[in-house]
Amino acid sequence: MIRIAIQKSGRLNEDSVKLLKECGIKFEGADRKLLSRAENFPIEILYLRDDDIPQYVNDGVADLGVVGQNVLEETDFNNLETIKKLGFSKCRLSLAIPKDTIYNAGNFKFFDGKRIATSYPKLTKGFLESREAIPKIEFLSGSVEIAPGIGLSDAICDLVSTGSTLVSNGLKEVETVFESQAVLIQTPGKISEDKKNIITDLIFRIEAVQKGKDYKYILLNAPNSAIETIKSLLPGMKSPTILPLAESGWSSVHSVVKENEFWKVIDKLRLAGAQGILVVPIEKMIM
Ligand code: PRT
Ligand code: ZN
Repeated sequence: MIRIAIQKSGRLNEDSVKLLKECGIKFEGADRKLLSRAENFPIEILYLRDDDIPQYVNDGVADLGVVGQNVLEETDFNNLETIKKLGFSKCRLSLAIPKDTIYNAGNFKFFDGKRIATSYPKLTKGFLESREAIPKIEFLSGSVEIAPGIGLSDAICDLVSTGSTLVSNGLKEVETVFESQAVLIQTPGKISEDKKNIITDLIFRIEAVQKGKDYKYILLNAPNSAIETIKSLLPGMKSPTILPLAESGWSSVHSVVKENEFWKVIDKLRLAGAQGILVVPIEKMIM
């Protein structure tokens, strides 16, 4: 049995739970429990505050953890191994200043001696000091965006996703310090062979889910005379499957295609004569 630590509630929780469920693992949510055991896979899910996850994984209380790179990099647990980028909870840690302050991009000297409010002192200092600016860090554990407005700081360094929090607090984003997403981390401690096999199985499933998300199953109908052109347009993994339709002179073309590449050729496919195009999600893909 392995144990994985995920966030109990908050921005990471839903996608972490969804990922495990998409891997076919059945378990109860965090509503009442701190620890829940999966019904059909040798794994226990430990629900924690995200800030505590690196510590628990570092100490081996959990073998794996799902956490934002922003939280991970702010800790001093240098031996924690990132075994998979998970592609969700994407955000960036950015420097922001009052919107009317003049700032030229790349002029990091601007921040020298400035008071910067942040929950990420290590990342903020590391970024600026390597660019020859020594800031005065004002540590705040939350509501960082209000600091300049109340005279507590000259700038902030905080997480941004849409940017609307900055705008509504009269701030503008001027430099990106760190790009973040959720990652799967592994304990630096010794892991038994049995546990290693379970972790390998879990990663195999995660990769199948991730690949499935990148690709779509495409079905379309076309006159036989158009099939060669359509085959050359479809950026599929292998050559497409071509099946005759009941209506003579027509065929159905099936292929697995990267979604973003598919949208680039959609107009050309239609011009070539493709009709009744279906784009179907793939739940899991094993190559
Ligand atoms: O209770 P617990 O300690 O577990 O949760 P928390 O309150 O510390 O964290 P939570 O749930 O807010 O965020 C968890 C993780 O989600 C973060 O560590 C990031 O990795 C990731 N994440 C992704 C974000 C955001 N996007 C985000 N936008 N975390 C915080 N924000 C905040 C930001 O701090 C700012 O206040 O959202 C605001 C900005 O959002 P926009 O859309 O207005 O730019
Ligand atoms: Zn937190």
